[in-house]
Amino acid sequence: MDERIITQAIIDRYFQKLKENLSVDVAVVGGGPSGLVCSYFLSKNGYQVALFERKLSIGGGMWGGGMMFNEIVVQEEGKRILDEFEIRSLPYCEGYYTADSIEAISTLCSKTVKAGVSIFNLLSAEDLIVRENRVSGLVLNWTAVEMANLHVDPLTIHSKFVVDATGHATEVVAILQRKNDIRLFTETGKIMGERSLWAEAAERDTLLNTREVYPGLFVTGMAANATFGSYRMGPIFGGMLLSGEKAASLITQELKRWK
Ligand code: 48F
Repeated sequence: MDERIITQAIIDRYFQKLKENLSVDVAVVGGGPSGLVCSYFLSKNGYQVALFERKLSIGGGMWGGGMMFNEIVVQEEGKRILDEFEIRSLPYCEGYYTADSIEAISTLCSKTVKAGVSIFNLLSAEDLIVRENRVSGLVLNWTAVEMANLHVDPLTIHSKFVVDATGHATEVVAILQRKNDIRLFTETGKIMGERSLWAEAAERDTLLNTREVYPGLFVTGMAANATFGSYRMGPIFGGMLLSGEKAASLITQELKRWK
């Protein structure tokens, strides 16, 4: 074996992948359950999707189930998405199913990659491209640069739509709000903030809140509730899965009209 070829192969393939994703239909920030499901359905609908995840591992808050008990709960409506991904679930009592969180997230990840989504881990969205009152891309840097607080300029990618799937922190919307004199499509025009845990209301609201929050920028998953001022839900994941599906469907409608 020649180490020079191994090195060359990795560099060539990575840069090929990166270059192919400098201009995409949809850029998704965050590789938790909602971001993965959203990317999967968009890719299945024929669109080019790149997903950027800050951490080494994809999966966000799903790996740990509830309080590190690695099981998740999904309600009747969410089970349809588990079935779509062929994730096994067990009925627990009427309307409640459980799934192994390791099987759930590893399968979501695997099927999303196989559907054609390019996933880039270890990259953080640190800013947005905003042109003519519309979000039209991401400003990215290595997580290692962010962690070390190094003074290194970022690089950019362009996209027709951006999805904030960053969970509780709703980071992309927060950056947009902080850096630009804009009004979001929320009641107050600002991020309304996450409220205390209420599973029933939170699961219902996650779907309602999955929508465009500023031209070109959609929110999905926990970021949707944090943006529009609803509750957190704890380790029930149907809302996350259904929210990803809804975001993909809304963006698909927009992309069909795209000139
Ligand atoms: O938190 P996360 O799993 O978001 P989600 O899809 O699901 C929420 C649930 O896990 C759980 C819950 C529901 O039961 O309340 O918390 O809404 O995944 C968010 C991902 O986004 C990444 C972060 O590392 C995590 O993996 N992330 C956050 N900010 C950035 C980012 C950023 N600026 N750039 C890149 N990735």
